[in-house]
Amino acid sequence: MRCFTCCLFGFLVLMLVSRASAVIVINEVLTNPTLPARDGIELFDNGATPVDLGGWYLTDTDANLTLFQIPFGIVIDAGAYLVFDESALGFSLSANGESVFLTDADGFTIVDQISFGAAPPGVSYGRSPNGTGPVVLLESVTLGGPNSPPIPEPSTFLLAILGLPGFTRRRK
Ligand SMILES: [Ca+2]
Repeated sequence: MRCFTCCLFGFLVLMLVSRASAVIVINEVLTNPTLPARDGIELFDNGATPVDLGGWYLTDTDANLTLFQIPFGIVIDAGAYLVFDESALGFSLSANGESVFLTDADGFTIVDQISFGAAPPGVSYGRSPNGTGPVVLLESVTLGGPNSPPIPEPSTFLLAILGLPGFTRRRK
C-alpha cells in the first residue's frame, strides 16, 4: 500500500512538472526576414505562472537538441513573450522550411517542436489562434507580441503560385 502511495505521489509530481513545462510554446518563427529584421524565434508562456527557462535549449535540428542554451536567469512571465534572434541563437533558420525544437534543461526532453514550410520574404510562421493553434503563415510579423491572424487563403495561394521556395521573383 505504501509503495502504491509513493508511486501515485511520484506520478502526480511528474504530471505537475510536465504541465508546468507544457505551457511554453514555440509561438512564432521569422525565417525569411527583410532587412534590417533578422531570423527569430518567439517563445510564449501560455500558462498561469512564470517559468525559469535558464538552461533550456533551442535548435533547428533533432541531430543536436542542445545547439543553443538559453542563459541562466531568464524567466518568462505568464502570458509573456521572449524572442531570440539569430545573433543570440548563433544559428539562422531556413527560409525553405524546417523544424524548431525547444528542449528542457536535461538536454533531451522536447518541450515543444514545430515544423513549417517555405516562407515569403518578411512573412512569419506562427500559431493561430495565438499560443495554441496550428503553425500557419501569419498576416504580419509580431515577434514579441500576440500573433496576428493567418494570411487569408487566397493570398497564400497567390504566394504559392509565384514560386516556391521563397516565393520570390526577380524584377527587371
Ligand atoms: Ca508573435
